Amino acid sequence: MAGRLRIDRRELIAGATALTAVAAAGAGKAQEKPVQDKPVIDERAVLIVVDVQNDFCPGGSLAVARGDEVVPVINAIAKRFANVVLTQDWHTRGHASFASSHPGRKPFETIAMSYGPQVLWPEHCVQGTKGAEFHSGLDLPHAQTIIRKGYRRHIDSYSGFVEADRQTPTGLTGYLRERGILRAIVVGLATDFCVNWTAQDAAKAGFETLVVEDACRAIDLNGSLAKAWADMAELDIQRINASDLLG
Ligand code: VGL
Ligand code: ZN
Repeated sequence: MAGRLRIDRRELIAGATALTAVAAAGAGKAQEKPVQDKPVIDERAVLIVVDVQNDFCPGGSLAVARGDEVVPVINAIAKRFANVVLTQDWHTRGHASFASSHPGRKPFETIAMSYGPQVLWPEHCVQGTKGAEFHSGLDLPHAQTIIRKGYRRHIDSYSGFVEADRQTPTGLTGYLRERGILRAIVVGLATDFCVNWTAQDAAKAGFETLVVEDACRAIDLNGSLAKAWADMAELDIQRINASDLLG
């Protein structure tokens, strides 16, 4: 415990020094982006691989354009991580997020649900189906946990942390905290929905949060991608590339 505390202090000091340097460099040129240190990937970091499932890849029922291209990138990044967890969209048949559950409604329309606006989707990631399985090219034998989400018929869950009612926890926050995780690196599908919500909730839970842009692909519905990046920036979520982790 004493050793861990010492590491904490060192990290704090390193962080404070970096902040001072950024403040000094930024004086008088507020527009300039601070040069960021290479993200620290150690035993306190977790890679969260979001929804890399057949239905979100080409040929799937809610295919994200070029969704399968994230697979080799994620495989390479994951080799650097001691801690890897996956999320898996895992809906009931007749799930409330499916357009087919709402007579007269079509996929990609938005309706009001008790917990707020809900985009209606084609049926996807139904429990036990091929579409709900992870992409067969994912090579993450060291992944430790799979968090399934969206398994309550009347509540969707884009986030791996908290369901769409914004109240029901999945348990991921407690799992990561209990394991001493401080930093979450988020990758997968789709950038503007499940990656975005998962990253935002990670940041809100107090984890230092980064999203690896080229290890994600987006749906981009009515400006959702630009809004997602803006909202993530607001929460100080860092937007990085795979080369920042691999180089
Ligand atoms: C997702 C829409 C519906 C996602 C999941 O993984 O981004 N998007 N369910
Ligand atoms: Zn879903």
